[in-house]
Amino acid sequence: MAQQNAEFVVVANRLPVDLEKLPDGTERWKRSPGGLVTALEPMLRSREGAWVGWPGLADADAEPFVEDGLALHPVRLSAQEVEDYYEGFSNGTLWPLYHDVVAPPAFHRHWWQAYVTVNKRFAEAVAQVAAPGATVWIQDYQLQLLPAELRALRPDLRIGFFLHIPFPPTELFQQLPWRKEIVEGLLGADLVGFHTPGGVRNFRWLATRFTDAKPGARNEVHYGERTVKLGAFPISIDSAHLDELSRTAEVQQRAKEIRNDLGNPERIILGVDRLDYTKGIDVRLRAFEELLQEDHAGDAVMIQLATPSRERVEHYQTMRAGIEQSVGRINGTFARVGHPVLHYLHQSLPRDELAAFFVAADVMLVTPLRDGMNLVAKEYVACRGDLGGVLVLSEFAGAAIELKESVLVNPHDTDGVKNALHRALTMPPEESRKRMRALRRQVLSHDVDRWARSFLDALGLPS
Ligand code: GDG
Repeated sequence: MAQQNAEFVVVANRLPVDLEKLPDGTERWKRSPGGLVTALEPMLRSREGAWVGWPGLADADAEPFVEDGLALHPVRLSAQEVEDYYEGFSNGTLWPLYHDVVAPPAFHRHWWQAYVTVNKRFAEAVAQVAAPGATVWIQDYQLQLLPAELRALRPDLRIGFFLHIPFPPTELFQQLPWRKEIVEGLLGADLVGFHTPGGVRNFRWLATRFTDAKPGARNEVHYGERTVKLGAFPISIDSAHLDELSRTAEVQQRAKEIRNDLGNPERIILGVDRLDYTKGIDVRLRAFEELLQEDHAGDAVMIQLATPSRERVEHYQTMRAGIEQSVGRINGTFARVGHPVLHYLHQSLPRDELAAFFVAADVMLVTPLRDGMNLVAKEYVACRGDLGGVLVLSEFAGAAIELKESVLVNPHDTDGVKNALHRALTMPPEESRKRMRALRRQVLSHDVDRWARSFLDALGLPS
């Protein structure tokens, strides 16, 4: 049994390392670096930190281990639980419901049961790892029951919860058959964090509607003997590091090569997303296609990088087929031999390669129908130390609140997106530089460290 000795515990569906099965049947750990790990690592290492999460492989019995001073505690999921708790309830129910039902959420009782079982298992794992009075920071929608489950086992802990996706409008949330249980689960935390003030308002209203919670001060509710704090904490990126990476000779050179490989077009338009139906990839393809039809795209070439994602979930398969059909149609109509107008990569690229694409792109199209924050928009800005490039950004991304100097669009309005794309393609450099300068001021001064620090300050974890 693990010892209760970690003073600071991060809990997420996934560990910051992946367990991989090799063709010869042996297993090995592979680091999966993300913004969250980078931001939290120093804090985790400096205070006997631990990370609890699933290693990404079903039916794997992995023992806890220490890597570089960070204790990693794998939680086991069976193949059936991966199907019901992860692909099912998390990605087939909560994900579409919390993203404005842009795809219909499915409500299945056996998915819910698996969600309850797995959340309880995570609670037991954390209870064994956390030192008396420790601080626990729970991440995201897969673990919304964990705050209350954990509090029941370990009332001594200080518990924070952060939701990385939008918290939906109250009318939509009320469709969920287990709405009361989810709200009660979250109220087990001392602090519940969202990206935007809208999320705070929606949750606060629901808490007082479906539980005995009473409204307190603006960002608080009283629940039983306790006060639960609520807050908006817009997440960010490691801005300085990306800024630096994008200025290296290698990345600058690679950006030139990309432009060259494309046949030196006047304008490069870029989209970078996980291949997800919330990201509005279809929206931007439609806008680009119409501009081409109207002969208003000039000599522009578009690149869409789509990282493979959730490939076993049905909606994702249908959406991928639709996008790939559009790509074929657009090139079929507008390409010349050796000169596609649209380049589509269904691949995951290394970080420095991605930075080179950001540096090369004259127009960055970020058009989600709904997005908690959208880090890609901030990454593009961080890579434009030359003040080049124009960001076109959906009003429905959390990032739109901070990135006001982008060209904001309503992704449901095809004419609006098309006009914004045309405007971005033809924007005078004085205007685009002025906008980029303001955007960079915001992104460079609000990085992921500041985000983590402000959440942990509000939770009361001393620096
Ligand atoms: C969720 C919320 C919220 C993409 N392709 C490649 C690659 N990426 C990286 C991007 C970016 C990350 O993946 C995607 O982050 P987003 O924020 O854009 O979107 P989600 O994955 O949906 O994230 C979102 C976020 O959580 C944090 O709270 O902002 O709203 O949905 O960092 O650069 N990275 C590499 N190769 C790729 O091909 N290396």
